[in-house]
Amino acid sequence: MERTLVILKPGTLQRGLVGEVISRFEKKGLKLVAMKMKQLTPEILDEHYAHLKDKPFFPWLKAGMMAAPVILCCWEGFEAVRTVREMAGATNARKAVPGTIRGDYGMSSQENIVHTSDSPENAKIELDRFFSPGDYCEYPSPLQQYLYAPDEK
Ligand code: IDP
Ligand code: MG
Repeated sequence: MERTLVILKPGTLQRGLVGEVISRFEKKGLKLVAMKMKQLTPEILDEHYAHLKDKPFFPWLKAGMMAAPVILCCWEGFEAVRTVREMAGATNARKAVPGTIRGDYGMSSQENIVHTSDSPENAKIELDRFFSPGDYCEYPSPLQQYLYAPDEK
């Protein structure tokens, strides 16, 4: 099954939205397989947001991501990367469609509630950046037959 990284950003923690956001992924039927709280550093953010290092907003993005701890989660499911990304909605939360996480809880391009991996390849790289093999928990999924048909993948 596919795995994807979700980071609940500092504003999500400060605004008391951690439970709301995690609850959406739970209710969707995704499986939480790893989770931790962490204060991010300039070094890890330079790596994580390397594709944005030349953007004028990069210093503010980094400061925003270090303003408080983040919650790192790994969610598992068939096509989890695409599904989670669509649940997050457009980067600019003001333009994100209502019903998406950013569309329902945000007003900003920067302070947009969650980070979600954008491809299966990047999900692997990002999960390795924040989690070690021992961070993942294996446990039974007794509702599997109610979440998926036997031939789904
Ligand atoms: P994504 O989070 O939707 O994948 P990316 O383009 O990868 O979007 O940008 C990473 C993060 O950088 C965004 O989630 C947001 O916090 C911030 N960001 C992106 N574009 C802007 C912008 O135009 N102004 C301010 N912050 C931005
Ligand atoms: Mg991105």
